[in-house]
Amino acid sequence: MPNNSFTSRFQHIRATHEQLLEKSNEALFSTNGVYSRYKNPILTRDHIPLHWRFDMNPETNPHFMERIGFNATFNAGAIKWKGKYLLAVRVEGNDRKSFFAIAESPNGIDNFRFWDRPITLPQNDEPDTNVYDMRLTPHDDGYIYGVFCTERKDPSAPKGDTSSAVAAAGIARTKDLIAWERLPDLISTTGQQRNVVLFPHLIEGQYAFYTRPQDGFIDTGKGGGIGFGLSKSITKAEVREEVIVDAKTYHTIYEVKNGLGPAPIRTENGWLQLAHGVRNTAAGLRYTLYVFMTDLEKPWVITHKPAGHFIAPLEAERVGDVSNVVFSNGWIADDDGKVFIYYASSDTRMHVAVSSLEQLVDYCLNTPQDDLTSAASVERINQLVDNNQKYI
Ligand code: M1P
Repeated sequence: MPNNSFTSRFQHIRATHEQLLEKSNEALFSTNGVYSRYKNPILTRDHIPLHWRFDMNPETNPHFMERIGFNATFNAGAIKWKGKYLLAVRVEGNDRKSFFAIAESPNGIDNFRFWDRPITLPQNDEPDTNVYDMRLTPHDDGYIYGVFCTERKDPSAPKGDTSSAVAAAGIARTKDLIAWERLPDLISTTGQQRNVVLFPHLIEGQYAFYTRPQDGFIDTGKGGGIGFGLSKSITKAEVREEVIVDAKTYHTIYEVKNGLGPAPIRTENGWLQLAHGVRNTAAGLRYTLYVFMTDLEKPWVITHKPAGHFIAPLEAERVGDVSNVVFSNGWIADDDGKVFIYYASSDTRMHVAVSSLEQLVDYCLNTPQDDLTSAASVERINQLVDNNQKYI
């Protein structure tokens, strides 16, 4: 017979969990008019299924204690699949290991529930120590690809250095988001790779990747920004040449480094792109999101680039395991033109902001670009003030 402690704790925890999962979300008024944030985070570590955490057998767990703890749910890839809004979430355990798990919502803004089990990712000859930040790309070849960062200890790290790692782009593909086929990691000649994204179409008969070459594990060093390259094969992906799409640039929000977010969204005006930019501050690195547009035929060529950040960490978003960070690797363009932008705050929890193709295109086409000096910024403001004279 279960004792009181087991029964009352089980009932209480299950009821609280269910309440959280069923909580409805609410759009907040948007002063900038470009997107609306939502009141509640859409996924937190408290959303993790109870059967991943607790031994539910009263004989072996009489105090109903948690056996496996989870630390964070963040940096999720996104896809609309059979009418549902799915996130391939980076779930991080208390043991610091990240893995992927699908969470599903009926409407894209609330009621996200994890599927029964996390994704079992097949291993290659050299096993991953840690995997994270999956970008989902439904490709013309019929597969849904998940491109993610795979991290392993740096074999050339000096003795005693137990934190240096090597980052590469892992590739897996699926047709149902349950069974995954693992392919060899992307080979690139420009050092380590993180934030790699597969483009949904072949270009010149080849698979196309946005890349982010970097010299070291954290520092991008000479790695010049968001890159782009072609690979003849996806089962032995290799990018021999990378052009820089968007270079890291002095005194911008992507001064230290940047990286593409999700696969781009096609519009009549060009490809909408979402990326993160990193700058340095006295309080450490600050990660914000920015948006730009690339040419329809040449998706590696920027045509429009609004100045500054699109989403920056705000209020409670500013604090977490890695504070002052917003990061996105998933968005969904719905049939009615709505765009769900999924972003994580401070490497801790997931949020949604909702915009539309029309608003995002307008934002790209009509927001002034960064002309890189204070004087140029003032000139832009004065132009707007001049144009507004008859309305004020
Ligand atoms: O901690 C902030 C982010 O840092 C990394 O991003 P980047 O490679 O651009 O520095 C990633 O580890 C990412 O997961 C994390 O959110």
